[in-house]
Amino acid sequence: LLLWSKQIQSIQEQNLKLEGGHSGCCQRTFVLIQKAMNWTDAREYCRNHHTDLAMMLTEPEARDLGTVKGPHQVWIGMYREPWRWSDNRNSSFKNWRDGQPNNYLAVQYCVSLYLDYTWGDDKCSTRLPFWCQLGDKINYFH
Ligand SMILES: [Ca+2]
Repeated sequence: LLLWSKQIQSIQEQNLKLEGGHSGCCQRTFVLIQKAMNWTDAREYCRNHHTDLAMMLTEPEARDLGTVKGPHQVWIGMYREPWRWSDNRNSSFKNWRDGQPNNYLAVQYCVSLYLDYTWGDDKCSTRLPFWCQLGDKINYFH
């Protein structure tokens, strides 16, 4: 059973918060940062101000983020190789656009989310707005 609830909590000048949780996990808040940065800087921003780049573990989460009428294309917390979430978490859920990932010109190692909630691989140095998430921090032992 997938437990999902969302509520647009507040729309500020730069942030839009979407409350979400997924089965077996804690409450998470997704925050849209409407400021263009490359993927690495976006991740650092999210880690400094929130928890990490947004990590969508289920299809409903991806869909809900995608339906927010935000920028056309935003960074999310997935990269490779192999494909994994920003905090190293693995996830069987992927939501690629048709023809993606294509690693165009062999430089596309980071993942962006489009308005239709599908994903594409893109060059990490591209500057895009991005989704952060707050909460659901897990500890890894390497
Ligand atoms: Ca691509």
